[in-house]
Amino acid sequence: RLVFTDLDGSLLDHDSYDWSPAQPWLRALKASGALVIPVTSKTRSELMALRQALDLGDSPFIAENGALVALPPAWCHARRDTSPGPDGLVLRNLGIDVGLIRRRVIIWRERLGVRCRTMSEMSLDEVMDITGLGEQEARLARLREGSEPLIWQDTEGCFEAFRAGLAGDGLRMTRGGRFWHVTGDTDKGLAVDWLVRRFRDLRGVVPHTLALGDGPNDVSMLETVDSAVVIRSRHGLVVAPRARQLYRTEANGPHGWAEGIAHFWGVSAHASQTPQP
Ligand code: 2M8
Ligand code: MG
Ligand code: MG
Repeated sequence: RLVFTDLDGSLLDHDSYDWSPAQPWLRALKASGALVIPVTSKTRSELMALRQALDLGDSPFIAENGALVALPPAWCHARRDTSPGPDGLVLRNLGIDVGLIRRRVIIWRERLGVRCRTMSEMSLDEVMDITGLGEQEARLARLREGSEPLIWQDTEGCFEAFRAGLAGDGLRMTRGGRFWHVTGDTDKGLAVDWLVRRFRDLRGVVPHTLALGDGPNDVSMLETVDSAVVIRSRHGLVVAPRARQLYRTEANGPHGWAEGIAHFWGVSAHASQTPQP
């Protein structure tokens, strides 16, 4: 079983980034052999740190809204992949290099005369202010490879022209909890599909897939899995995925995460390891 999960606002609290309410389930899932795979707006560098803190073992992850897939050795293909980098992971970029994204954002901003501020233009202090992240975490958030977060500072009317300009360049915009994210022609759903296909090719079995998310950038992922959990969002983001099996939680963030897992897998074959709700 594969569990694909958004982080901010889902497994992690939107403000405190705490996940302790979900901790008993993380442990139970690990003990049952299910893999928890982060699928997030965060960068590879943020994920390397979080993967360890969350004790996810040697799981793959999807960073920067589907732009990057990171594969540990067990998920690599001898012929199709390059050799792993110094962090032991093979990185596949399903989108476009961030340098090109930044250049096109600046070109469209000037051409249309609109106002927005990209993360690469923000100081470290500004990033810390907007996100509430500590200094070290904010540093890691700025190490982008395949997507650029930005804050829109203009009217909704000009926004559509900006989005259309970028779309003409093959770039997409998707909404996270605080930022808009500009990526290449990819999204969380495409990256999850890619990883599920890789699992099937390597193991010869079709996994059962579950995904959890709270925002518009999670819809594509929620629509591609067997069971989907929409986590209640304090920001009232409307998420209406056409998923096969859908559960909407009552609770926010990591409490909602635990509620969603319990909904689908509460009565599991591993009752002895299943925490009480
Ligand atoms: C950004 O991502 C979140 C995801 O919902 C957002 O748009 O609000 C990214 O910059 C990410 O790298 C960072 O960790 C996060 C912190 O809130 O913000
Ligand atoms: Mg989220
Ligand atoms: Mg996210």
